[in-house]
Amino acid sequence: MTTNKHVLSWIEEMAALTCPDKIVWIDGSEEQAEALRREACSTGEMIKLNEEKLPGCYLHRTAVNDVARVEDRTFICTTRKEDAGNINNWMAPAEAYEKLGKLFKGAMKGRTMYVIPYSMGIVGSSFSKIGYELTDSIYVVLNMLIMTRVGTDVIKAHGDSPDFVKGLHAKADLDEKNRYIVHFPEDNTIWSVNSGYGGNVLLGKKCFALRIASWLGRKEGWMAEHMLILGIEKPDGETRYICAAFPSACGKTNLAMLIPPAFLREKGYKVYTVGDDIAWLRVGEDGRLWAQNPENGFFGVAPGTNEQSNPNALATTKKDTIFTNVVHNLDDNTVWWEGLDKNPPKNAVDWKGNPWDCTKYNKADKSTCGAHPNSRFTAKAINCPCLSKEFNNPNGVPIDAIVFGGRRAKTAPLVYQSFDWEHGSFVGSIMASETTAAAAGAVGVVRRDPMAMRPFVGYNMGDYFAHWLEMGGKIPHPPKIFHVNWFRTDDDGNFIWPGFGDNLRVLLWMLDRCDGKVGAEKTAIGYVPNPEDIDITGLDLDKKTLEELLSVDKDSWLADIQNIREFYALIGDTVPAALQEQLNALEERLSK
Ligand code: OXD
Ligand code: MN
Repeated sequence: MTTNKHVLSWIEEMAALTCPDKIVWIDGSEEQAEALRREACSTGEMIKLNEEKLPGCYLHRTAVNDVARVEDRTFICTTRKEDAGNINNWMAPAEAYEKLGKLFKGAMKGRTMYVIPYSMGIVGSSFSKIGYELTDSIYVVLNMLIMTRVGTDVIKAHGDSPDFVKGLHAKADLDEKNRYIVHFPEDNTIWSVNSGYGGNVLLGKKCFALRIASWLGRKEGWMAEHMLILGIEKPDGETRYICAAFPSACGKTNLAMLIPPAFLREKGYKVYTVGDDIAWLRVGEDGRLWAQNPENGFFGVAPGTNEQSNPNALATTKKDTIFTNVVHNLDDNTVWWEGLDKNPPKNAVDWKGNPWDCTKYNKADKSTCGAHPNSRFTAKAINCPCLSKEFNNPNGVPIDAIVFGGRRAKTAPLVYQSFDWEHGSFVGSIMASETTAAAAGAVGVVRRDPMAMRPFVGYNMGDYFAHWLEMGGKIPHPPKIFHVNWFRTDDDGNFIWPGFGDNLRVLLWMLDRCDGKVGAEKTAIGYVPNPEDIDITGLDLDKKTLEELLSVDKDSWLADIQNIREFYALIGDTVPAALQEQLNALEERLSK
């Protein structure tokens, strides 16, 4: 398939280590993909679903001990520990190669090694980067075929270059005590062993497009961020683009695919999806920041996805989709998950492969769920009804606004705008959110998650902050930076803001701010909307509640300051002085 000697000698070395029975190159053809699907169904690795109702769709179950990203087993291996920083787990590269080398030794005996040549980003675009993943899992191959651009075109575009990301994955025996997701940014290398869960094994996604790419971005003067990209078409036909960073499973896919409320639809507003998870951002010749989605599909959280919350995502999953860890409806050979509709199947198998009795389902007890809370769909971007026509534009799209957000029951108001890029970088650096099921560990605990990148920065978090500040100096016309919180609750714990499509009302306020069309109140934390500037037409929300949503509770902010100081201290002395000064200034403003 290739004559690239750098690729060939690396594959030879990895094959000598893992000892596969055979090596198969993935060419990106439909014939080969279909043969692999058939093989996976014949071994039980996948189940073919109802061809009439869900054409081209399959169900897969991971091992029960292997259902989410494992941050405690994820490592950044740099020569100097300080280059990985205190937030990442670190191992010396030699130690990691030796330790994992033992786990990979002979791991593919009796198995096939698949070679997946893939491009993150449009093949051949100057935005894009090439990787090769070696894996012994057909499930990984079929997911990578959806999530990335794979095959002979990539090999051609790569040519003889020594520049590519080398990914090695083996399921081995799925032993969680020996599960490792390890990155060697100095060598452009990723090794993943003993897992079959997407976030740990689809190496183009979190491992390459965020951890390795963030390292490369710092070196080369661009940014790799955990951000969705959406376009808002206004009634006059102009489309404006926004990037937004929220922690995992906090609604990025829903926001990226939102459907405007009826009164805005009638006025002519439309929303288009460019990406739902990752953005690569570069400074364009026009001095603006341009974004491209390096992925080619969506690896979305299934539970909660329904006709109301995200009809576009649901429509996207109706064909050519791989469902992982959802309920199997045996009556019509389709799938189901909590929150899909109110008709759970009667004759069903749960995500663990056991018969599932929907009458025993109790919302408060996750162990009664039929689908795992982090169950997923892997779906093709081209099947998304609201995909942007710029999705395949090799130049990306110009960004007007960057939005940070998290799940906070109380502290953060519905929306505020930072004073400038430096303050906006500070706002990103102090982001916090209540944890979700996307990563292993307790759910619902507040943790600081700067720029939603805590699990994904491939180097020292303080240096990452410095990179944000440096980039500010390189963007003559930077986007405005905002912070949102869709998850504010009342004293009974109910969400106050309706969310979903109605979030467009807040995005439109942002665009008005970008255009200097509306004023705002300057508060200690940033610019907060004048309530009359958020259009609440048709909402069951009075002005007083809106004021409550926009209020800044100084005491809870002051209580947060100490927590932020501790977090900065944890990162250490790489936190830029400018951000420490921003924190002091915030405290001073709040104390006035
Ligand atoms: C994801 C995640 O899968 O952030 O996108 O965990
Ligand atoms: Mn994500």
